[in-house]
Amino acid sequence: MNKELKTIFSAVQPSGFLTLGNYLGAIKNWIGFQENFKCIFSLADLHTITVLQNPKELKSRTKELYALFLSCGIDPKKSIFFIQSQVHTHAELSWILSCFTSFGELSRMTQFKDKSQKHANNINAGLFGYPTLMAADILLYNTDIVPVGADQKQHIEITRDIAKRFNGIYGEVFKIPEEFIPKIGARIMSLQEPEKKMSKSDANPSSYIALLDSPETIIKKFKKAVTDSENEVKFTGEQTGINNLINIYSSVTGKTTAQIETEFEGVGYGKFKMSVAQAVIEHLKPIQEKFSYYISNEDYIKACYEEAKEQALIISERTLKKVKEKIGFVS
Ligand code: ATP
Ligand code: LTN
Repeated sequence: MNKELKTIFSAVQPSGFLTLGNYLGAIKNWIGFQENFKCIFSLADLHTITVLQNPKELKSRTKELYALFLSCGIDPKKSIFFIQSQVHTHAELSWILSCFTSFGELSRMTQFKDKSQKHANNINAGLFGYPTLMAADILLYNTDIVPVGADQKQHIEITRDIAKRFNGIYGEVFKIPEEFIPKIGARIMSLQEPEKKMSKSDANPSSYIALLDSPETIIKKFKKAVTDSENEVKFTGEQTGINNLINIYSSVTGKTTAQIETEFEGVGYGKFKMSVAQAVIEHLKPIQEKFSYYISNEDYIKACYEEAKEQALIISERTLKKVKEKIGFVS
């Protein structure tokens, strides 16, 4: 890997089946970065246990997601793609960073507010301290750029604040990262409640398209997608069902909103929904085919994450060592 290249870091939680939102907002962009950046990606399973998980399901889902990312185009020869809980430095640096993070700033995190409403019976300290673990993920690798969906912007900002605070006390230890939020696809909304983002942990499967959904399911879900009564394919920029469908169509076909409006002029929502469904099915087909191949090659998958773990350890242990020395821990 070329040392001159800028470093990209990003992660996704293995908290459910990947959705079209995850794919268009995050993963699709990761693939393109592999050519010109030093890319480090992770399955953030330590983050996932902020919500109670069934152990068997967590394990199989993590492996399945690993295979799915390879199917989407993450290339283990070009990127380091590891499983977070296999690399001990993350939990360790997270603890240290939590001592440089205030109660007040963590309380302002909108994801914490949302998730503590959603999981009112399990508002644990991990959920509250979640951003310090995310900061550790990013800062361990001297990251320049963090590609994420729009919902994660606040977490990157707090990462910068923590890093600057630490550097202010101990000197230049951490590189200050920037977020990269794609213009199209950064916020794919729920098909059932277009004012909410499409989320893989949504209790209602009709609200999201999973990357492994069959063509029949995809058609059914788009047919059921909530829209208004205007019946005109016109982009207004507001958070409405039809704008969301236009965004999705634009993301998978590469067409602009103006081109889409012209293409569907005088055509009702029903027909447009079918075109969106067809475009999504076509886009997902090669990914689904590769998935069937990878998921039946468990040894290959294992070899990939084992190697990535070693590579991640080499880089992150270097940063952690520096941090511990600065703080005054006996080595
Ligand atoms: P959960 O439902 O468990 O909170 P999630 O579906 O929101 O999960 P994450 O694992 O939190 O997904 O996010 C993985 C990546 O996908 C992040 O970069 C996030 O910003 C992006 N992402 C998630 N949902 C969307 C969405 N609806 N539109 C665009 N990007 C998204
Ligand atoms: N918190 C993120 C997932 C995540 C992440 C990260 C993203 C964990 N660690 C580091 C970017 C960088 C989420 O819920 N989307």
